Formats: sequence, structure tokens, C-alpha cells
Amino acid sequence: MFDKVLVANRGEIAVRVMRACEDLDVGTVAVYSDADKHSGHVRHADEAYNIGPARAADSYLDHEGVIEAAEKAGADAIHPGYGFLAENAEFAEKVENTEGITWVGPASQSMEQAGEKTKARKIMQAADVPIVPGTTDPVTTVEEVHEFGEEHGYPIAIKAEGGGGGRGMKVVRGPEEAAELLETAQREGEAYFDNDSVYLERYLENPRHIEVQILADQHGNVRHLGERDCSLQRRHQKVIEEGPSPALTDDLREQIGEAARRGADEANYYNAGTFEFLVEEDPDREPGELLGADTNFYFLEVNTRIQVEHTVTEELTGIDIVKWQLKVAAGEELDFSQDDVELEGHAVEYRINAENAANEFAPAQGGELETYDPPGGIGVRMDDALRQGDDLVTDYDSMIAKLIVHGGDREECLARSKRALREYDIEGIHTIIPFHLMMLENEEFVGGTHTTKYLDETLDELPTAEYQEQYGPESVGGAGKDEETVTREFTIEVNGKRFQVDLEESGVPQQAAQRPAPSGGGGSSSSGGGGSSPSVSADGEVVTAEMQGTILEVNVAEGDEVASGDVLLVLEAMKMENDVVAEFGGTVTEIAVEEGQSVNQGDPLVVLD
Ligand code: MV4
Repeated sequence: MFDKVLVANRGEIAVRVMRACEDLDVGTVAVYSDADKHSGHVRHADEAYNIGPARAADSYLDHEGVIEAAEKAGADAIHPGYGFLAENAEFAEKVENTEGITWVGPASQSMEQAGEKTKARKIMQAADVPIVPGTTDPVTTVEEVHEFGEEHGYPIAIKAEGGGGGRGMKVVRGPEEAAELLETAQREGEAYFDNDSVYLERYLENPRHIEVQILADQHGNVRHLGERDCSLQRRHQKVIEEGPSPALTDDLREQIGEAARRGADEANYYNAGTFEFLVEEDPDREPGELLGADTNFYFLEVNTRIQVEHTVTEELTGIDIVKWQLKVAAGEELDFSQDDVELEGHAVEYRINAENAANEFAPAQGGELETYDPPGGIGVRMDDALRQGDDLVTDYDSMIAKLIVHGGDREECLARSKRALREYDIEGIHTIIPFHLMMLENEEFVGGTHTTKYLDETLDELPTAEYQEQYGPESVGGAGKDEETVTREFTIEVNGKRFQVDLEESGVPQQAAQRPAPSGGGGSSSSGGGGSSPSVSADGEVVTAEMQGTILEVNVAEGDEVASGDVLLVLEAMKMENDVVAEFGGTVTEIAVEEGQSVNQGDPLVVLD
């Protein structure tokens, strides 16, 4: 086993990984950005290294910076968590090629293969795993799309070869739309994944999203740990995940699990991974009725990382997946057979996002956790990193914690969930706890008949605001910036050796505080490798980026008239799609960014007059 593992991540998942290390008596190393100096994962680790500015591209995504920190710390393995570098085959390969440091994950070659969607489809086909009817080679011409439509009918999904997770997919509803959408898909593929190659699938209108957890060692042992149902999503973002799926018979469950196992076997895959499937839903299915063995299911993609919702499977199987990731990476063999894997009861994970569901899930802009009192008791697991008194860090994604509830059956689990969510006391920031309580009284969710489309189609009709009113925080702080921090440099001497230290003092009077330099104004930009910051010159109110991320869509053009509430752009940050909305009506006088561009927090995006 390793001596010391560097966790190349932050927040709850970094703490989760460190806990597995501690259970194995392995030392832990944290890395952090300037925005995370006081974050929970830094407190939790044995030692911690600053790897750069808040902007993820300059810190958590900096390949060399992370590897250098591992070398400095004398770590002999790097665990990437999820997000950031977790599915970056190039980074994995760099770690593989670093003497003395092991990559905790699949072989970089497997990661590369999984990232190439037509390659993955071919492997699954070879393993007799059903794939969505479609092409296993890229298409380049509109004629090919038309031919596919004539043979299989419409709608058709055009997907980017390098895509995944809802990005780079276009739905063609008839032949007249094919030319334009083919071109858009190719352009977006090029902008987001450096790859304009696309392929075709029949588009399933209303599927369930079922994923199978795989664990495999480097000795050819592959186990599946059952499925998770992630059908409750909002704009491709999962909000609640559960297992086992409330919609499958044991027969169908077994078929999908075995298919995933065959696929992993065929690909010579090792470490943890998730095989995603679409399952064709029966629109007339009543609550309590289940999808049987004759139901169509199709392989979609492989995620080559530990996932946010791995906890659901851990609760059901009692298997510590992260611990096994470390053991398998160290060359150990799985010590349980497929028959040993038993699913007990029912588990549900609730993502605790610092967002206001009653305001289009707007992420919190700051604030302090004035109260943080998480639930406990039987069947309740909390994975988090924040503690009471912490300031919210808003530079990355908005998920601050996960509540995982386990019960003997789904009914007990949901009742226990209601109890735990009501017990959860957070003051100072909005979270989606009230939204979860609403879902626990929602007929579709409780009946288990919701599909991936449910939330996006019906959210507007749900009583989100009422639940927010009843269960939301009594107080919500502002930006939390009224207390400033001043850093002073000191030279100290310990046992005759000189050290330079930076002392931070918080709560100092305003006039003594140093204000951060305005960003985006040009001149002082120190961003490395990410291109230059946008700037604007037109008259009007400047709309700025609330967080670091990538521009997914620009929905307006210069000269457009917009109304208050109109979506100007879509900004993606840590896989979250965030609408940038006009706060007032006016004319768009300038657009400072284009699709595919990465921006810093505070960068100007659009000017409205
Ligand atoms: C599909 C599909 C229907 N038919 N492919 C979206 C995320 C990406 N991983 C693939 N996605 C989909 N692919 C075909 N051929 C529907 C979706 C989809 C979806 C999939 C999983 C979970 C939520 C979803 C929400 C909307 C669409």
C-alpha cells in the first residue's frame, strides 16, 4: 500500500478520499488554491500545498503544479476525485510517467478509449452489450444523416465524438433540420473538445438514466456493484440519485449489471468506473409496476472516475469503493466474488447545493455558514467538508455537501430522508434542502415514474417557492465580504533556522484592508495558458462572470433588445450550466466573449444599455 496520497481535488470529495486513506493508515496531502486557504479539505489533510490562484486553470487544473506538489510532499500516489483532472487522460499519462508516483484510476489508455465515443461503442458491441442504434464511425455529410433518418426514423441525436455529460448533443426532428444541426454539432465539438467529429444515434424521447458501478483489479477480476437511478435531473445536472432503481425488476437489473461487467472485461478496464445506460420507459407504467426483462436498454458512455453518487452504492453494498480504488491501484486483488455482492435495502443521495431553487437555482454569491448543524442518527451519512463559521467559497461548483440516507426499503428510506432533511439546519446561505423536501412529497418521484425529462418539463408548475419559504434559511448573508483579511509577512526563527511566514489577520477595520485589484480591466492579468481576459469599451452596465468557467452559449447579438430575465449566455463551471440572466431590460451594446471561451470570475461578458 502507498505511504502518502496526494488528493488533487477540494471540498467534500477530497475529504472523502482522505478518509479512505486514513482507514488504510496512509498519509494525506491536500492541494489548494488561493480561494481555498481555509477550506475543509486543507484542515483535514496531514499537510497541504498551495498550487496557485483561485482560477481552476491556474491551480487545480495545472498538471505540472499538481505533480510538483506531489513530488515536494514525497507522495507516492495521486487520487483525482471527480471533476477537475479526474478524466483527463493526458494528465493520467503524465502521472504514469512520473517515477515513484502511481495514478489512482484506470490506465490512461482506457481513459482515452472511453473518451472517444465511437471507439467505446465498438468495444461494447464486441462485448455483446446493446448500444443505441446508430453509427460506430463518424459521419461527415448531411446525406448520411438523411439516410439514417430514412432507415431508422426521426428524431436523431447527433453527438460529438469527444462529448459526454450532455454537451455536444443535437436532436434532429426532421430532414430539414439536419444540415444546420450537423454543422452546429461539429462546430461545438471543435470548440469544446478540439474534435469536430460526430456520430449518429436514434434519439430516445423519454428514457430512464441507469448507471452501473464497476470495480475491477489489474488481475482480470471485474465486479458490478449494482445500479443507480439518476433520472431526477435538471438541465443534465443530477439532483437526487438512488439505488436500486425503483423502476426495474431484478431480472432486468441483472441483465444491465452483467452487460456492464462484460463491457469492462472486454475493454481490459481496471479501477472504479461507471457504465451509463438509457432504459426505454413505458409511458403508461403505473407506480408499483416494474420494467421487465424484455425492456430495451442501451449503453451510453463510461465514466472513468469515482462519481459524486458512488456513496449510494457504498451504502447498499457495504463496500468502500474509494478504499478499493487505492488497493487496486496498489496492485491488490479484489477479495470478493460477484455472488458476494449483495444489495441491502434502499439508499438515496441528496446533493446539498448552495443554490436558491426558488430563484432558478441561482448559486449563492457568498455568505457565511452562520449555523451548520447536519443531521445524524440511524441510516444517515453526511459527506461534507464545511463547518459552522466557514465562509462559502464560490469560485467552483455549488455543491457543498451530500446527504445519503439508507433504509430497509424505499418507503423507510424516504421517510427517514424527510426526517434528516428537516433536521439539517443551515443558516446564512440558501441551499436546495427545501427543494428536496418538496420532491419527497412529489407524486412522480415518490411513485418512481419520473424520467430524465420530468424536472425540466414540470419544474415551473411545482410549488418551489412555498417550500423555500417554509424550510429555507431565516437569514441569508450578503456577499460576506464586509470582513477583510490582511496578510503580513514575518520572519521567524525556529531552532536556529529562518522561516518566512505569512500571517493572516481577519476582521481588521476597512480602512486598513487591501482591496483586491479589479479583474478584467486589462493590464494586470497574470493568467497563464488560458488566453487573455475579455475587456469591454461600450457604454452601459457591464454583466460580469459570477464564477470561473467556459462560455457554452451566447444567446444574444449586439443590438438585440432584451427584457429583464432573458438568458444572455450560458456559462459552464464544474459541469454546471449556469444561465447568465439580464437583470433589467435594454440593448446589448457589446459582447466581450464567444462560445468556447474560458473566463475568470469578474470578467466582463456583455454590456447592456
Ligand atoms: C441520449 C438521449 C436520448 N437518446 N441519447 C444526455 C447526456 C449524455 N450523456 C447523453 N444524453 C442523452 N443521450 C440518445 N440516443 C437522452 C439523453 C439525455 C439524458 C441522458 C441521461 C441523463 C439525462 C438526460 C437528459 C436529457 C437527455
